[in-house]
Amino acid sequence: MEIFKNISAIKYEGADSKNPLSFKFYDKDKVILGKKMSEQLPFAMAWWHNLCACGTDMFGRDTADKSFGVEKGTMEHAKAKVDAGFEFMQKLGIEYFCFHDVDLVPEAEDIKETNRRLDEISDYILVKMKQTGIKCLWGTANMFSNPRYMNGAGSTNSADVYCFAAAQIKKALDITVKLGGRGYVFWGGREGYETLLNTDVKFEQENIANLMRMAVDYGRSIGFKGDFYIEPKPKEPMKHQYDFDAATAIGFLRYYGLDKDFKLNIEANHATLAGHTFEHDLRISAINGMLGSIDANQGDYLLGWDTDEFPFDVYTATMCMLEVLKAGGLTGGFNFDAKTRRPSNTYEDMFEAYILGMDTFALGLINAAKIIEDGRLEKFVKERYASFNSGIGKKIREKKTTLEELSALAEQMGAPELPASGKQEYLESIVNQVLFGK
Ligand code: XUL
Ligand code: CO
Repeated sequence: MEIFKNISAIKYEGADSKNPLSFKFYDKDKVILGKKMSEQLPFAMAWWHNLCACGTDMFGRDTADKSFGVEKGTMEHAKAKVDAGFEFMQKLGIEYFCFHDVDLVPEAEDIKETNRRLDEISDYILVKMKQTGIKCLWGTANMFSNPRYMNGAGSTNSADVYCFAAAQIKKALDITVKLGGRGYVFWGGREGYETLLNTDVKFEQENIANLMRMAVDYGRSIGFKGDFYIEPKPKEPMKHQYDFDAATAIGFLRYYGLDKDFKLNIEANHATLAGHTFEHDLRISAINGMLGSIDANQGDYLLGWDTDEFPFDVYTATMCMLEVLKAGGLTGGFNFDAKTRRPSNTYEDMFEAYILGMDTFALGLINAAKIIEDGRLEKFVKERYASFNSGIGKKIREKKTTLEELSALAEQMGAPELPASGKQEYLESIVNQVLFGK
């Protein structure tokens, strides 16, 4: 049964189109830097925001109806969400989806029953995947909503709750493998603390690392070949979250010997909550060989929380795509971990939101490719470090000098000349010229 009846397949109509239900910039077969846009931008639908969230916030109830004509909290509704999701992805030409276990089915009192429901729904999803060619980008377990996780999952003080988290991860991995997912995500929703007065940080971090190690061992034992991801976030819901940002997560993974199996899933709005730009966390991940996947959204600098807005900021998308292209692409994809604003509560809004996000990233890709082809930024950065190409600079790079030698040289010099200008304003004007010039 068709759910989005008045909405047909969304087509590329070009920048002059006034049709709200059309792509203005995302032209899936257009080749950019040798690859089709659809290959450069493996987009994914987030099951939770798109099919489950109905606009509830701290102050008010649902504004959107996502019952899809069926009573909520039932397996019929779970199936209706699958139908809606696949119709939605097909109409937009989205090739991947991401899910939490409890996005797929209503959680039962007894985990055995929840797992049975997951088996049933994943059978149903598999049929749809075969029919449509749509694939799974990544799966995860929601270990933050249920009250049992109030003190965290891997970081909980309760060994019984820890068991439960392990059981959920095991099943979510089973389902991810069954659906051929490219990755498996750990977002440490409540892996952190509110006060040191009641918290043993080292103990909690060791337990989290052990849980991840057991997940890797189990995943590999059932044939999971993809990447595990940590999705860093500095705060919210906890005051202090252990996976604060990319650098912190990388340090943690290396310390506990998990860096061979894990990469990072970088979310724009999480990076900005950590006081970084999105592109900063992408760069830190990339230079450490850990840029895996992206949660594509944006925050609001006037609000201090994770607003999960659809990406609209073309400059940021451009900087993001510059990092992704320089890193040689993603092994994961671009998951729209984003929700429509609460008053944008119609089916049409769901489509328009994804059109906005996909067009924004298409523009980001087009612009980033232009910046690379222009070449001036890259050349500038290279030349900026030219003093390390010869003389003492070269010796420093080759690790063939000592503090004594450098100190003697400094004394001979008197005072070094000021380094060359950073030319930030000029470089920013190049970006504008490339973006808006003919
Ligand atoms: C929450 C968030 C999650 C993860 C998956 O801020 O980003 O939805 O992406 O658990
Ligand atoms: Co996310």
